[in-house]
Amino acid sequence: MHEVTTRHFIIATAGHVDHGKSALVKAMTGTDPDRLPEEKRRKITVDLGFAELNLAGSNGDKIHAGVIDVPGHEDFVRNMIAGVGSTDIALFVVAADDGWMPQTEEHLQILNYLGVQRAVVALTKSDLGRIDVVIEQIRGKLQGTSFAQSPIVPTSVRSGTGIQNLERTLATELGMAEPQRDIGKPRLFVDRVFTLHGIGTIVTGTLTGGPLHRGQQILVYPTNLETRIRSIQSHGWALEIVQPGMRAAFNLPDIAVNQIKRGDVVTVHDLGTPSSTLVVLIEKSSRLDRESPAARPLKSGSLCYLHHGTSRVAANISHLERGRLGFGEKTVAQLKLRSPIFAFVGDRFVVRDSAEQNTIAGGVVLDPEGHKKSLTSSLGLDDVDSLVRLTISRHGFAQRQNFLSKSQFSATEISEALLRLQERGEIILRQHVAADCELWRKLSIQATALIDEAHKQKPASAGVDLSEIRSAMRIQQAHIVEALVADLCAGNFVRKGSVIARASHRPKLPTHLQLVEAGICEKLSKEPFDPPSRKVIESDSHARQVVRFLIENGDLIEIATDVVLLRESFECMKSRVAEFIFKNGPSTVSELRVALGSSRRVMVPLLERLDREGTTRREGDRRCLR
Ligand SMILES: Nc1nc2c(ncn2[C@@H]2O[C@H](COP(=O)(O)OP(=O)(O)OP(=O)(O)O)[C@@H](O)[C@H]2O)c(=O)[nH]1
Ligand SMILES: [Mg+2]
Repeated sequence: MHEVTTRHFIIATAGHVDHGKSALVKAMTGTDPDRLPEEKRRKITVDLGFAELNLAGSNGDKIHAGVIDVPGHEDFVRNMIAGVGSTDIALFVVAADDGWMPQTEEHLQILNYLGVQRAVVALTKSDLGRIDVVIEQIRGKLQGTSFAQSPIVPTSVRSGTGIQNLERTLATELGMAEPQRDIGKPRLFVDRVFTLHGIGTIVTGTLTGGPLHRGQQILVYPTNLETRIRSIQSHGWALEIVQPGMRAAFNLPDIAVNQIKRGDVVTVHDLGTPSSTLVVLIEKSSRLDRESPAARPLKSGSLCYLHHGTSRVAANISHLERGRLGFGEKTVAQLKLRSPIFAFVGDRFVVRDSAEQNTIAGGVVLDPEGHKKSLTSSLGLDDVDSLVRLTISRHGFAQRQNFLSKSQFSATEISEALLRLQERGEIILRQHVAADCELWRKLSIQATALIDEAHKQKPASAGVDLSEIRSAMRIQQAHIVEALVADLCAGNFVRKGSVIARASHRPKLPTHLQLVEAGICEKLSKEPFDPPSRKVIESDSHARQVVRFLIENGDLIEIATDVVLLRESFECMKSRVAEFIFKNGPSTVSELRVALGSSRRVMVPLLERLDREGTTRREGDRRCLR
């Protein structure tokens, strides 16, 4: 038996002013979306209106749609774009008496730029015009767009004709649509903010990317305010949890109404931060009338407005290929924004001119951090493998944690793609690093050469410090060097502290110091348990150099600033101490000093060191074994 489920979608209206969008929404839902006094007075829609529509899918599934009604007037295109940012299906309205009009065209281009794939065309005011003529006109205009095959339904709110048919058609179309994906990356693009007396600040918007629940800790970008969702409603119903593709109203009592505004994003931690530079693929529609100001080429340095989600920010376009973008063309470009936005790879946007008269371009975000390196590539954004491959090859490496967090793929999809690419030998994964195979191989060779060269140039030195490798190879991130070194150490290299060397490397003093070395060892071995002080041994700078070398290599053990022992002497004293205590029980410093034929000067620091190492333990003035 088929289990009945409810699927959530967003329907947004679009179309020229006065073409009957709001009247249609009211006829279908019973809700008048025009709520502002100004809208009532002027009899036009000024800002977004909202309603709820329940439909029955053909298989019995419930379809629940949030309806966003947008203004058609050319002065309010800015609000229209904010309304259609997360649309599953457009309710595209053309009035039978007017036919295709300027904002019909502009709205179509906006929907195309935003990648809206589905539409139902409502041929409104069918009581007033020639249906067949207008249908033909609409079909002609939709040719070559994603709406070319969209159903066209004649309607009239006057006579009630076609309203049920329109609802059935919407249900059929949504029955074929995939609900928005849950990728565990919730973003609510805020479209309304107000206060309710005694309740506090309410923000509303459309949720995408993942669910949010009551009580959840959230972040507001770009302001970076952190707060908790006290309660959630969707179309007036109180909810515990709200799913992607739903309208939501959050009560955020700890945030003042003037601290949050349309365009802000409500999200969660660990998804990255907003940025004010983007690398994008930008396109100018080929539909633009070549005579219209909107068709003028976009130039490097042009000022414009970028519309993303519900936000609108001033932006400066740069790095355009050939310096300009003509209509019907697309190119990779960099956008510098007046204020940061929280965009993901693959997010769509619309561009309007600086006077906000015309919609002039649109596109998709390639790199939300805006790295110049990304200017060379136009990604295969729909496929997680190619996105991962390109991102890694562009930078050479990537940190695995939070890799591509600002993308439209889930963390699991991304880590599975990393493993697939590793299996295919395209990338390597080491510790916290993902790296391009070829680059990693080059780096290993380079690091090996550096170490070998150092062994040759400085045979007395234990090896190369990691910081030297990092600066010689100009690698900014320490964790990459760490991963590289770990990789080398799995082979023929060893790491001691921050120094790496060939496993076979034995540090050797230059010939002129080898005699000095012999002299020092002789002095130290004469009375091995009570050798001369370091001051005596380090008679000159050469001797000092040799002592340092012997300590570094572990041939000498420095038990106090002034006391060094040959390694054999140290090991021998250690076992003799252990043996003595084992035989005689807890012993004092002087008992041990006498037993070993040493001095207080040596014995005190030696025992302290053995305490630290865990061989002995001090109890009062006696030492026992651990
Ligand atoms: N004859 C007739 N008039 C209609 C029909 N639908 C809407 N109207 C009228 O058209 C006018 C505009 O309707 P709205 O629904 O406000 O148009 P709109 O597209 O929402 O307008 P904006 O939101 O301002 O772009 C109103 O006076 C409606 O009564 C219809 O089916 N037949
Ligand atoms: Mg309206």
